Amino acid sequence: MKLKYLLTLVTCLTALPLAAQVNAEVDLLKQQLQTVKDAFEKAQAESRRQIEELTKRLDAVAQQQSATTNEQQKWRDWMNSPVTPGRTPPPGERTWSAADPIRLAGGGAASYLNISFAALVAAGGSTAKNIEALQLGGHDPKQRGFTVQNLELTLDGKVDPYFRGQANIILQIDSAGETVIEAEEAFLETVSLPWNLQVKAGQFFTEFGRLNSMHPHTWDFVDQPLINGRFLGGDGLRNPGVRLSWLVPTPFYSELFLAVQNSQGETATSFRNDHEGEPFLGRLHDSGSVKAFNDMLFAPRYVASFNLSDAQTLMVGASAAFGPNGSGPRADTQIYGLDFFWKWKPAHQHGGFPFVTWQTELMMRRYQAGAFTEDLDGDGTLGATDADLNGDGLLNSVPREMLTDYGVYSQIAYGFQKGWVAGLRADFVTRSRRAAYEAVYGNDPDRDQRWRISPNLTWYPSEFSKVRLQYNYDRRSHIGADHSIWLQFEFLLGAHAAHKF
Ligand SMILES: [Ca+2]
Ligand SMILES: [Ca+2]
Repeated sequence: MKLKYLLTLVTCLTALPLAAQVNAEVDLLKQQLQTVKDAFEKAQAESRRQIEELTKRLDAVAQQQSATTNEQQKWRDWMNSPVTPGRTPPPGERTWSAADPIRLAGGGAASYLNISFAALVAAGGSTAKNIEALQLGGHDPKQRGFTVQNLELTLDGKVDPYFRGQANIILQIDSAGETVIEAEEAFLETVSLPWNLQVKAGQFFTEFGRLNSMHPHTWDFVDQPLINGRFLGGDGLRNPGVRLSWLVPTPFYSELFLAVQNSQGETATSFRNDHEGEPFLGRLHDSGSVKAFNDMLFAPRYVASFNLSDAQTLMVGASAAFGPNGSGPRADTQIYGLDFFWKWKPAHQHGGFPFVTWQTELMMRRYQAGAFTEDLDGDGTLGATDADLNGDGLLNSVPREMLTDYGVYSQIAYGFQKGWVAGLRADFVTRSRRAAYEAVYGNDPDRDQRWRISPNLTWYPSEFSKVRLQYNYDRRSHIGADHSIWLQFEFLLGAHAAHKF
């Protein structure tokens, strides 16, 4: 019995420290478990936070992407719409309430035709003796009294699900009172090519810079800039051909163009133009013929647009035109251009006003002129079959030479209240240096330095008419200063022709 008690006592005595040890271990394990649990929960919370953040960012990017795609498509639609009349407003612009276009019977729901007519008439005068030599544009006012600048019939519409078409038929009344008709543009454009591609084919204005492809009734001034007249011609650079464009898949609007067109005629003035037998840059020209594919006119262009803020848009472009000219064999012309267009259009504007636009274009022409001799028949004496360009009774000749000319214009239009726009334009054009032919024939007004300042004020009684008063201060080297004042009136028929602000 005693032994039993003793054993129990010993057992109890040894068990006491053992129980204490177990309790301590349990506490430790509990503590460790809690630590791991805390760490796990913390990590879980962090992961959840990261997942939420990533989801949010993904949503934002997806939204931005779809907005960009929409924006790009809108810009493309706008760029592909007829330049004028009847151009849809650029993305984000207010639309005038225009009537529906004419549906063509039998053309199916997909086809329609818009008809519009624009008349542009000017009156005024100038201190210049020869106003035709002063005003370089084919549609500029160019005589004292009245000038019918441009009567333009525009037909445009959707041909079928694959093409849209446009034709601009121009009537003009020249200084002799004769009516002149011009097939200014007539082209098809694809509307459903894949890979962001588009083809234009027919007779069309080359997409060189901004103003060249715009029709006169949409201009901010009564006459065209001097660089356009000197380098691209009085009637603009346009000819039959084909143009491919590619809308580059960038987050902003960005498009590449390449046109291949005929290089001859008065609508390609710096190229294969015979200048109607008149001397040009000290030479008689021959429009020649196309011997190879590279005798065509090639015109690449790149244009991009950015929204600088909710109220400001910037568009920049770079253009070039390459082709042979009519001054002789291996005689080519290169024209390069840069253009900038900035528009401010505040959110509070009403009916398109107020606004400010600022447009600038720079151009440079490199004209490889061939050698020329007045001894056309090559018999060494001046006879009836020769050309005495300077009338000095002697045979003159000029060497092959590179003629480099350049210039710029910059214009601001401020729509300060509904229907009223104030404009200011500065023009400058010059040659890089005096040419060898100028030493023989004297200074050439087609290359001489010249600048011009043109303030104007335009009143738009509605989107279908305008009255514009413009003053030009002209300064031509070797001629002097001239003052001109022109009043221009315009009316538009057809809802599609309406001005957009
Ligand atoms: Ca001769
Ligand atoms: Ca001579």
